[in-house]
Amino acid sequence: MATDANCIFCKIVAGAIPSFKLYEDSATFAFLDINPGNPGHALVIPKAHAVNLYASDDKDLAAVMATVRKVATAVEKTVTPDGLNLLQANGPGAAQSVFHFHMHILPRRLGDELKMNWGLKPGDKAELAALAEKIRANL
Ligand code: DGP
Repeated sequence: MATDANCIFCKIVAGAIPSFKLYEDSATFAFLDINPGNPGHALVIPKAHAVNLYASDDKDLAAVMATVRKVATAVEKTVTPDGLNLLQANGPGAAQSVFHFHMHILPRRLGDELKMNWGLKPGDKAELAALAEKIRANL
């Protein structure tokens, strides 16, 4: 499987750095975004390293979307948002900051005024841990 020793998401998949893991299977890994735009903001990645959509394998993309549906359903059940966006960035002009393909699962609230560039404000670790446990229970 393709991996990049300098990639932070490859390190998360390998367990070399911690994450608030929600789900994994043979091809995909899901965890909470450490800089959440809203509570329940999650990321789904292929385990195999690919820098963006263009470099991704069709089978991995299909597996990622199946995991996105599974995790988004649990996030929706857990935080009962008013809506939920799926987002994915390719290249710095699209505000991609981690160069390992990932889908954002982003719960939304009416009037939250969240913009596409929601900034990188670190989430509270205890809140992230508690929320990850609740979402896992809803998977
Ligand atoms: P993007 O801008 O689309 O490339 O989003 C990358 C996201 O990854 C961003 O919202 C912050 C998140 N992120 C960056 N580093 C880490 C990390 O070490 N752990 C976790 N859980 N999320 C991270």
